[in-house]
Amino acid sequence: MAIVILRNDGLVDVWKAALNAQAPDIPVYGSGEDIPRSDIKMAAVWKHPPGSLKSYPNLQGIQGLGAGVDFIFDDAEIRKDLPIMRVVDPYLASDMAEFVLALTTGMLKRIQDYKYNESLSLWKPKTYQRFKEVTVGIMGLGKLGLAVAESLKSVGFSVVGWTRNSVPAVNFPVFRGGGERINFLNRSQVLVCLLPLTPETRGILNRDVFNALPRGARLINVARGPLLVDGELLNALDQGMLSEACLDVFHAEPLPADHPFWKHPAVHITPHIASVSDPKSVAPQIISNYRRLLRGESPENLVSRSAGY
Ligand code: OXD
Repeated sequence: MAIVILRNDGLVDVWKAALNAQAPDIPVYGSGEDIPRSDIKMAAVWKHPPGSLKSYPNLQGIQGLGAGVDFIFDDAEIRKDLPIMRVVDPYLASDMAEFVLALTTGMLKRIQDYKYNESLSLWKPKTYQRFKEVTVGIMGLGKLGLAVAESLKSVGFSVVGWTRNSVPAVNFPVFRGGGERINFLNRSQVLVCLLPLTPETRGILNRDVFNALPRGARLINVARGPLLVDGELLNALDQGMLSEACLDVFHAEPLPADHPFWKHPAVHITPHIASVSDPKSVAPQIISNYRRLLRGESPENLVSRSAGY
């Protein structure tokens, strides 16, 4: 009985070492090794090749190695009876909170603009905003969204949230569902997207949303690239509806060299690095889920197949 790690990014060995350190008794294999396929009970995956899970006949569960599991649902060949688990980890939430705080404060103090001007040897002071004058709207109030809200509030921003679900009591205004979305957007001078990617949310960051934001608003997308309609963002920036955007995630990653985002002065690009699963921190929950599966118990951090996250 064993675990297989399938990743697209060359980090199999780091994950294998973390799982081995946590549970030396459990055999862990990586793609590329001679894998005893019928022994594999759990696949731990990050953007695995679609269809590749079919070759493990005794699989009992699929453990996503990140917070988002959209890439698992993109694999049309996964068995419908298998539980899917995602990562819930305090570092994922706190790293995301720190990153969004850095992007938000950087934009309001014009740091990214000065970096761009530096490349032009251009000395040009600009206006800036104080935190207490700015309302940040957070789309998606899961564990990451709530951590982001807390950190922004702690330094003086006003925060509003939007969700399709119910949330625990929070100390900022929350708008719910399609009916309240416009009111939420009208208040959001900075819009932070932390929604999961599902068929309902694909393309949600579009012209209608940009239109409803205060003129000159800023966008931060740290969730998934296909939530955004790229061309409509470029139009919104060029027409002054939005003043700038920080993008960490893209339809295709790495972002292709000829994508217009690279050259646009109001688009600030980071390479899907806002918050990355830390193998050492995450290994205990993977091993615990593996042992639960073997004992026939329900694993933790189960994903809802109907909701898609
Ligand atoms: C994740 C990510 O989903 O890194 O964890 O994008």
